[in-house]
Amino acid sequence: MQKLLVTGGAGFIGSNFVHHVVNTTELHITVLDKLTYAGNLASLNHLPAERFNFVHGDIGDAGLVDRLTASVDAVVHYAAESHNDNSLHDPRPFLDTNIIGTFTLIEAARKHGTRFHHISTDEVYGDLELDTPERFTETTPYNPSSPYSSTKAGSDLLVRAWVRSFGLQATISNCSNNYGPYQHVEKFIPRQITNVIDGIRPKLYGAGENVRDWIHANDHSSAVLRILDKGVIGETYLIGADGEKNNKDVVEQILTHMGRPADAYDHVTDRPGHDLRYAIDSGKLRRELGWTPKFSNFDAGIEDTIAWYRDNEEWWRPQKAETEAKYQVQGQ
Ligand code: NAD
Ligand code: TDX
Repeated sequence: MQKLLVTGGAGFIGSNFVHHVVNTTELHITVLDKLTYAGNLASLNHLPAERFNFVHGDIGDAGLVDRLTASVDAVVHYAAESHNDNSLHDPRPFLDTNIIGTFTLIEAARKHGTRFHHISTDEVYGDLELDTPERFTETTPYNPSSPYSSTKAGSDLLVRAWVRSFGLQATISNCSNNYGPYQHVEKFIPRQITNVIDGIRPKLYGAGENVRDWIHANDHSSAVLRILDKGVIGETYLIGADGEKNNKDVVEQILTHMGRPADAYDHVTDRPGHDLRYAIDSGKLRRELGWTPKFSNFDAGIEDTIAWYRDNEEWWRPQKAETEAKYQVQGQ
């Protein structure tokens, strides 16, 4: 394998993967990204020109996708509309990109016999009760709650059907909540860090008891590369780092690290249909492909992430006011 096409490579996790691949392999990467509000070319700075090129375009553009897919050995598909709150207010782009965009890519991969890796989320499994030992596994039934997660579930099912019916050379991974540098300020952790920097009190949806299973984006990238290298065609792998925390604890941790009283936050309107708890059992990936997370100290990861947002205000500042204005309209 020599050449990769990475869709959504200007987004949070896709750009992390691009840097990881450039730093740890000899592979050449072409990024295809539409540069929606969530894409940022500055996340791809300092990449060597001989290892990387950028194509501005839509994964739903069949002609473009066909040409690009024909010229690579594998496609790693990150591009998506990714924010649950947006999907509740304007679902249409989620269907266009997550469903039709994925369909367009797998049709091209099938035509050219190209290896395909589909990036997905643990949200396709719905949610779990609080305070139970239960975790999602590769055999948990699909039960998505939001427009976002239902379109991700739909895209996973398309990939599975293309494997079975057409012999698509594909693997799928479903990962838990990522955090780290370069995450859009609409998402929970960067929103609260940048709020505190701006002197705004963090905003917790509802009681703040909802649990997310946090993984550093660097660990997500190493897991995806391992699956691309050693994963068995047709298989699904869950990616997680045993990082369960409730939202209230995370906000308190951020406030404490930033020198504010731990209770200096506000409760705001809850998200409709808000999933209660996510938790991943990543045993299959660890046992069968020998992967282990290396950034599982959440407290150290949060400290580094806070430092990054303090040091890189020029990266996030252009999005901040517009993002908060949108939340304000929603009472959040
Ligand atoms: P993001 O919103 O930060 O980035 C998405 C990227 O896709 C952006 O660069 C955007 O410009 C691009 N894009 C959107 N529509 C496009 C289109 N039609 N054509 C081409 N490019 C398009 O998202 P993220 O958080 O980096 O998530 C990346 C992937 O990982 C998604 O598939 C998401 O479902 C999945 N995922 C995310 C998380 C998480 O915690 N963020 C967890 C598990 C899985
Ligand atoms: O201001 C906030 N206050 C708050 O309490 C925001 C933005 C969020 N929340 C809560 C909602 C969730 O319980 O924090 C938790 C995390 O919220 P998000 O960052 O919006 O993430 P989530 O909805 O869990 O989905 C994320 O993880 C799975 C990604 O956005 C998805 O793309 C991924 O599939």
